[in-house]
Amino acid sequence: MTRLSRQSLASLLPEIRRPGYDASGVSIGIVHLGIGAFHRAHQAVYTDDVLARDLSWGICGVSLRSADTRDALGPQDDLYTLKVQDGSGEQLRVIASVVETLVAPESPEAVLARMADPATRIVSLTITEKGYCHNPATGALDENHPSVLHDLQNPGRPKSAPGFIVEALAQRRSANVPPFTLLSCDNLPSNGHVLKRVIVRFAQLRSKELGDFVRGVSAPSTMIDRIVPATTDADREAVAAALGMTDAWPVATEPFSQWVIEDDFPLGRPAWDTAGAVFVTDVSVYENMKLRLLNGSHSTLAYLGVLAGAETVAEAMAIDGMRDLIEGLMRDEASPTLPVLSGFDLPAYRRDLIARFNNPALRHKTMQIAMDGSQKLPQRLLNTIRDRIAAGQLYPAMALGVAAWIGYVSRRDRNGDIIKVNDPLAGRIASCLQATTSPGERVDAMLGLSDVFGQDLPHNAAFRKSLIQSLSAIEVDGASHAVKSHRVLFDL
Ligand code: CS2
Repeated sequence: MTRLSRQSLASLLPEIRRPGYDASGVSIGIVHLGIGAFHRAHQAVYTDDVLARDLSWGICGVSLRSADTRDALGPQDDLYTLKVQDGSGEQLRVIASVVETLVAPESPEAVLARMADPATRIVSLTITEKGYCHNPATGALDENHPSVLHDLQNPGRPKSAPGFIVEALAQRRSANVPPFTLLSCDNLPSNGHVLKRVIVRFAQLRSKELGDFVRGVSAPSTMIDRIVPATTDADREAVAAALGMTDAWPVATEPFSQWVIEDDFPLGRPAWDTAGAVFVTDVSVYENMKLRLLNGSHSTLAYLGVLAGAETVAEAMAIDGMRDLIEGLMRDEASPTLPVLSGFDLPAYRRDLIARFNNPALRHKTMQIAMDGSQKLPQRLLNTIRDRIAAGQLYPAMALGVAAWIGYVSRRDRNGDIIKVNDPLAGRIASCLQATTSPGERVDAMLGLSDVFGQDLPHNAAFRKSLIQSLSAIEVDGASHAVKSHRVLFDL
């Protein structure tokens, strides 16, 4: 079978949507760190929508770790297929906004050269929470992070995103090139501020002058939203059958897509607004709404789902009592902690979320969402719980979600050893849990992780009790039963 490429584009079946511009005329204006499926289903699509207006905003996609994406997309001129699907069917579209893919560990100099190039006006990121090398509870740079230590010693061959950004800015400064705009597209509250804080500190550790320069960089915050499960072989086969040609790495996603961005781009930006992005002066309300409702529910669904044997989010939603639990988490626990957004229909937003979680076509794996819990829980559940505590209110569904995380990371293999999960704190989590013999001991061991729970929550007796009660219910009767009976679990 033919492979998707610029040359084969002409022979695509007519019903497949294709770029409305000549891909060979596109030049690079954006370097994107973390060219995974999420970026390719979100920012790259908004960019593809508007490239015809200005061909100078093409994307150079950088992988900070593996060569997989470059190896898959390189031979097909970086073209790939977007498959948008729900219960009513699917639509395919070929995206051409990515025009170069680089692998940072193979060629850090090439990545730095691209970032330092005056034509690069935006450096955007989807590097996941852990890529920020920060303390998730405080948001400050983790100055003992192995990659940070490495990058301070080897500025010309960095490994971490902060290391690349600061070195590229240092090169721009020496060459008298103004700094690019930094655009964090990760699921962190005030993601621009978090990024800025991390890189300013990193730069200060290199020199005071560089710190001052980096302080002047613009880093607007964004709220990004689209559910993008990892691509499966079944997706590849379905795409090949529909295209009549192979695509080594298509991306499957849902119809819903949202992007809210603070409009602070000193060197300009693509006309993403004409593709549906919304520009605002302060994105934090949108971010917290999305993190607390969507992602807080997602993590709760993921941990309870894995423990109850549900492979996908839609299967987890089908567990008896789960819909009620998730609706309660969003409506009764998270929503009252959010400021009112005038003109915004919050109940409709919650209803849409339930429908999105129920999308039967996506097969979004609970195990995918379950990873990196130590980096996700603070902004998804724990900050909401803090607000509830401060207001003297209860948080039964969220306590069950946090307890399910503890249940998930406490699972043991046949030899009785804690199974290491996919999480940067996995080693610490496994060693603190190994000798525990009861839900109470497990909760106390986990509360000792101040990077996750901060200094306040571990000392809150009611919070601790709620976790022990919830985890006991999960361990004694099973996660499905705990979901079904969650309303009576929490007695303070
Ligand atoms: C998910 C998110 O994997 C996860 O942790 O909760 O990636 C989620 O699908 C996106 O934030 C949706 O916009």
